[in-house]
Amino acid sequence: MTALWFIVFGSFVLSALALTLTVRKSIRGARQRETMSAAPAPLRETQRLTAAEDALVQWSPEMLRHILETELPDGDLIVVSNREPYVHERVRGRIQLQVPASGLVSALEPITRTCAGTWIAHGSGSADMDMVDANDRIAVPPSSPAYTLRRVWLTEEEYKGYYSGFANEGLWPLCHIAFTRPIFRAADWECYQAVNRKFAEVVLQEAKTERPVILVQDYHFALLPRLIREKLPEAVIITFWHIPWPNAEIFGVCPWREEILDGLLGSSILGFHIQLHCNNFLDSVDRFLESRIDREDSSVSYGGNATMVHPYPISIEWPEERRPSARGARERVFQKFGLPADMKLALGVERLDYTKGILDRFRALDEFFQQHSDWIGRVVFLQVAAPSRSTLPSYDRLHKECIRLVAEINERYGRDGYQPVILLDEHHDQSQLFDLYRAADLCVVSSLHDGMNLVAKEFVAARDDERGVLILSQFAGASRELPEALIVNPYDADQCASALQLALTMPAEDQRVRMRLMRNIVREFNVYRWAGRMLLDAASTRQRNRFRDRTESPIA
Ligand code: GDG
Repeated sequence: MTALWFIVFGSFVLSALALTLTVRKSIRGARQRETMSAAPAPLRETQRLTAAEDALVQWSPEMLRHILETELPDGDLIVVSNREPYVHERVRGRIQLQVPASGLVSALEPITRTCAGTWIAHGSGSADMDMVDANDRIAVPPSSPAYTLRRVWLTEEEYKGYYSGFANEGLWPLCHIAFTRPIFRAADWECYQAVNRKFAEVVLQEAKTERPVILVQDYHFALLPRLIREKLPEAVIITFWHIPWPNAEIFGVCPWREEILDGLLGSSILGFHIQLHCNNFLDSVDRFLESRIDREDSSVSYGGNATMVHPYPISIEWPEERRPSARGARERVFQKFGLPADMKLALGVERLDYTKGILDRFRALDEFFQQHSDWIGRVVFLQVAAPSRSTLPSYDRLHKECIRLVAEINERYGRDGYQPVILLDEHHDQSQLFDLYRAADLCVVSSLHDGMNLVAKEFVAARDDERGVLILSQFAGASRELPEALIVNPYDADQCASALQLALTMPAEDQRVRMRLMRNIVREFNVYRWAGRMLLDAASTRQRNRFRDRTESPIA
C-alpha cells in the first residue's frame, strides 16, 4: 500500500511540476512572441493566472480557438441560451433577420463564431420554422455561416410558464434589488422544469462526444447543468449567471431554492460577473444544502461533484479599427433628429426594463433642469428603449410610465423646435447604436441593479476620438472596472443632476484622460478573455479531477 501511495503521489507531484513549468514557459514564450508575431502562445494553467501574467496574454479569437484545441481537445462547444442570436420574423409578408437586444447575445455571438460551435436556443421568431433544415438547424450568420444554430420549439403554454412566468416574474426580480416583488407560481415551476428537461434532451442530441464543453447561459436554465451531468458525466459544463445573485436571505424566499441550487451544482464551473455575487451564492448553498464549501478555493463539493464558483466579468468584442469617423456619426445623428450643431446630446440605450433605472434618469434630468435652467434648450436626452418582455404587466406599466414622464418633461421644458427628451421605444440595429454612441456627448447608465452592463463598455469602445463622458451606476457590475466614469447612485436624483452638470462642462482634456483609461481596460479585458478564462479554469478542473480519480480510487 505504501509503495502504491508513493507511486501515485510521486506521479502527481511530477505532473503538477511539469504543468507549472509549462505555464511559466508558455507565459515567457507569450512574452517573447508578443513582440514578434500575433500568433497565440501555448497556454496552460495549474492555478489561476496572476494579474501580471494575464496582462501578457492577448485575448483574441485565435487565442480562444487555441485554448479549445490544446486544453480541451475533444470538447466540441455547445452554447445553450433562451434567446437565439438570429431571429427570423415575418413582417408584412417578407422574412426579416433580427439580432435581438440582449447583452448575452452580444457577448456570446463572437465566441460561438470563433469556435464553430453549436448554439441551442428557443426559436422565437414568426418565420424561424421556415428557415431551418429537417433537424431544426440553420447555419449562421446567414451572410457568412460560421456555426450552427439549433432551434428548440416551445408551446405557448411552455413559454408562458417557463420564460414569462418563472424566469421573468420569479427569478429576475428575485435576483435584482429593484423593489419589484417576485411572483412564484407552482404551474410556472412545472413548465420551467419541463423546458429544462426538453433542452437537456436537445443537448444530448447535439453532443458529438462524451465530453463536450457546454456553456449554459443564465437564469432560464438553472436545472440544466444537473440534467446534463446525469447523462454526460464527463462533460465540461460551464454555467454563467448573467444577473446578480441575491444574498441568502432574499434567495431563501424562492419556494424551490434547494432544487435550483442542486441544479446549478451540476456545473463544473459556475460564473458570475463579480466576487460579491459568488459570495452570495456560496452563502446560499451554505444555508440551504448539505455540502462542503471551500472558501479559499471558492468551490463547492456536493453529491460527488465539485463546482468552482468564480467571477468572470463579461465584456464585448473590441470594434474594428477604421470605422467611419466619430464626427461623421455625429453629423448623421444630428441631421436625423434635426438638432442644431451646438446642442449637447445625452444618451441612454437599453432594453425597456425596470432594473435599468430609466425613470430615475428622467427624474434626474428634471432635477437638473430645475437646478440649471440655463441648460434648457441646450441639451437633448435621447433614450433608446428596445421593447422587452412587453406581455408582462410590470413591463407594460414601465412603458406607460416612461411615456408619461417624458411627455411631462417635454411639456415642462420644451419650447418651439426644442424637445428635451426623445424616446425611441423601438428596436435599433447595431450600426445605428454605434452611431449614437459616437454622436453623444455623454451616456447615462443608471441601472438600479445590473450584473455587468454592456452598454457602458460599448459606449467606451465606440469612442476612438477619446471624447464623451460616461455616467455609471454604482450598482452595475461595470462600475468595478470603470471607476473613471462618473459613478452615481441612481436613487439620488440630486447627485445624478450634479453628474450631468459635471459631464456637460467637463474639459476635453479630462474627458480624454478618463476615456483613455477606460478604453484600455475594455480593450484588454474583452469578451475573449471572459470566455478564455472560463475555458482555462474548466481545463484545469478536468485535469485536477483526473488526478483526484487516480489518487482516490486505489486507496478506496
Ligand atoms: C444581461 C444582464 C449583463 C440595446 N438596445 C438594442 C440593443 N441593445 C443591446 C446593447 C447591449 C445589450 O442590448 C444590453 O446589454 P446589457 O448588458 O446592458 O443588459 P441585459 O440585456 O440586461 O443583459 C447584464 C448582460 O446580460 C451580459 O452578461 O451585462 O447585466 O442584465 O449589447 O447594445 N441591441 C440591438 N438593438 C437595440 O435596440 N441590436
